[in-house]
Amino acid sequence: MNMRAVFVLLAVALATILALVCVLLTQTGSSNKECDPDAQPGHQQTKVRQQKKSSDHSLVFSDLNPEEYSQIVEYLKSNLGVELVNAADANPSDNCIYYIQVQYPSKQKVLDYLDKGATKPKREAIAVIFFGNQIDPNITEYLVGPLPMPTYHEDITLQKYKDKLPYYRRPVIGKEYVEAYNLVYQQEFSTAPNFLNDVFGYDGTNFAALTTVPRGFRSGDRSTWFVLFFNVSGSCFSLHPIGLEVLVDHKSLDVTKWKVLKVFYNGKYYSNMEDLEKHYKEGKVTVIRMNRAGRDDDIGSMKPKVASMSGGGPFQFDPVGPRYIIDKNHVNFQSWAFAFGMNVNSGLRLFDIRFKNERIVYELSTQEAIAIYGSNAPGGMITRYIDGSFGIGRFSFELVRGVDCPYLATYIDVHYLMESDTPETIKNSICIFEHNSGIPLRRHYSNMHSMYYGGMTNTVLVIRAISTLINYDYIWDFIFYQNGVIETKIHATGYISSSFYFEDGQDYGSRVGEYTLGTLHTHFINYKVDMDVGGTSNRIMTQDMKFSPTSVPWQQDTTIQRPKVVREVLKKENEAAFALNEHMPRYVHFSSNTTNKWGHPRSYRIQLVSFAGEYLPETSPVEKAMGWARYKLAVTKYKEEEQESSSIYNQNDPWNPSVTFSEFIDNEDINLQDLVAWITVGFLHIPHSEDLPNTATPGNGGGFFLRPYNYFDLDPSIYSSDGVYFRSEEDYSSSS
Ligand SMILES: *[C@@H]1O[C@H](CO)[C@@H](O)[C@H](O)[C@H]1NC(C)=O
Ligand SMILES: *[C@@H]1O[C@H](CO)[C@@H](O)[C@H](O)[C@H]1NC(C)=O
Ligand SMILES: *[C@@H]1O[C@H](CO)[C@@H](O)[C@H](O)[C@H]1NC(C)=O
Ligand SMILES: [Cu+2]
Repeated sequence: MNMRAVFVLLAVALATILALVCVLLTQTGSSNKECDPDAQPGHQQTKVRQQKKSSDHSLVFSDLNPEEYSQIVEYLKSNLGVELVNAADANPSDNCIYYIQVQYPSKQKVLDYLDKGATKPKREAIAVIFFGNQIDPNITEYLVGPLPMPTYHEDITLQKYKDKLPYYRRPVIGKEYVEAYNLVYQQEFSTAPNFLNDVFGYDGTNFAALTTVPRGFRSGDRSTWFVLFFNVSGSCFSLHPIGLEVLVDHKSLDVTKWKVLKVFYNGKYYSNMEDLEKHYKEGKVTVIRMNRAGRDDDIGSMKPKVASMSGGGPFQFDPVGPRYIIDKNHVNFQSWAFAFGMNVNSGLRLFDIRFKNERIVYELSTQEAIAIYGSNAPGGMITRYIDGSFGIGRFSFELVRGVDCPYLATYIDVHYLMESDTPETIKNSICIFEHNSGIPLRRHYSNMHSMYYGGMTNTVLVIRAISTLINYDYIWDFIFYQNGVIETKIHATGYISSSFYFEDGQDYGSRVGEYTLGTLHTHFINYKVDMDVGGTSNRIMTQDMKFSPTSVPWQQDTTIQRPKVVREVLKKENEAAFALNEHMPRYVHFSSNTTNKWGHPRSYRIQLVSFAGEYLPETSPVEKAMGWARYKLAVTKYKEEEQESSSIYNQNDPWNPSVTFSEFIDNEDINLQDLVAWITVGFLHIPHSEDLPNTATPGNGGGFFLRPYNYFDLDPSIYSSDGVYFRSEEDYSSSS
């Protein structure tokens, strides 16, 4: 072991001990200066007191804790007046709890509490119940409160969705998949023993199935194409399609009435497995005999193909411990403060983001992610995944220290209750860390007139979660820069989905394995950005520039092309809804009605980084269900009833969406109103051989920046102690 390694290990050990001491001391409730980065020399105690106050306030945004979940389940069981079966065991004809989640008070109530000293609003939850055991089954959403000891529940379904929620819109729960797989594997496959055995060596366990969506072509349909793969061990099945796909109708609430409607094998369609077996026996089926890949010839194996070397690459450590404070769901970093939570459906969300205690963003949250596929095989060609209905938050699994986030990051557990009667904890599923991005935030080296250097290391704070949606993974980042910039980033990684490679497969992607077609798809992500710049009264201002020929004043017979600033205020929702391919001014600002020192409106600029391209023709009958993707940016007036751009019920009834985003845009006045920006970023993914074993993050992503623009009178990073400045007469060989 070399000296550097020893030193690093010592540093890590020391940091760990310090962290443990801090945890122990804070848990016994004593206030402790050593653990408090603001207690470091150079930080002011007054700031700490002020922040402590707001950190309690952040609890208004906190997720439910395990005790609260349990209390609500108890309450529902004794007060709904019906039998509730644990969703893990529930049949479609049972009643069960789908999920429970915190329900925030109205924004006005929260602002009165945060800003005007009003009393803390009641804490409430939303409980989503599948009522399968009644004449007219439905989905009902209840508001349950007050926590921690609920005494009331109120059916808010009609108020929230303006209509009832038909039972067929419910997401498919684990138990329903199990029943569908039983039908396929046990009943249906038993009718084609020769085909399955000869062609695939089927033994009852070597297959895996991937669900596709939507499940039909009209409201009420619930028939799913299940794509079959070899069930490989130690890597993802999604790269090993076998060419067999089965369409199962699982609409009936009586499981025994479910049936197979169609079977696809190697480019041909059959009425069922028995039909396929019959054709096979008659020698009429072109078969591709296949074996399950072993560990060594698995194209999807992520096991490094070389031995690991000792040491590894560089990694960061915190010489004085973390310079951020996390107090429950409240985070402080330099001038930043915010609250965070995890929405079980839509993922990570931040609230009350402040810089120097002034709120800039009320809510910054992931809303939805979709993937639209193309293929020459049925499952692949029909697929339009709407991930929120599967659970972007719920599938945010444990993060691996040192790979998913830096070694010294702080890892936070998330509690949720879904498809169960008891809450579950996902350990370490959010990470927060300070990060030196390795590029100066700003710098200047002067060797003319006056010799000096000024610069600043770019240390940012990152909060991250990563969700794994069956085969692929999304990395969700929110990044805080010391110059007042917030960056939101999405990266895609994990395994691609695939179709069986046959005939004109290459029209739908790239062949990436003997029988594997990496199918083309789009990744589109929608975010909600509820900015409050200098208060809730904001307007949308745009800036761009325009060239105009101008005769040169001192030489009138000559013209130059002179660019000029073009400014505009967008006064109506329709003017501020920019379709994907529409020209959008390069600068779009959320601007307050106050001005900075130089008389310009204080504003934050929204800057997109996206490669979205075409989404889906509006003639598609499922288009409205994902209609937010029509717009790269749409600004709407804040409304309590327009909280989310999507709905978990849109996936299984995309023909009659429960939330239709385009209806949010109804040309209301957006001049000096409380405004919300809905941002869509995305990219087209035509897989290629290097997507194996996994899609890599570089280039596979998008995001946006929220940047102060005439908001401060001067770049606020000049007040950061991370800045460096020296002159020639000083010793410039060191920056300390
Ligand atoms: C849905 O079912 C619940 C439970 O039986 C019932 O209270 C509610 O009124 C129903 N909703 C509608 C819109 O029929
Ligand atoms: C896949 O294989 C594993 C181990 O061989 C087994 O435990 C699992 O049940 C199999 N899955 C299916 C769907 O057959
Ligand atoms: C700015 O907005 C605030 C809050 O809505 C309002 O009270 C004030 O009159 C506005 N000022 C101007 C100059 O429009
Ligand atoms: Cu992809």
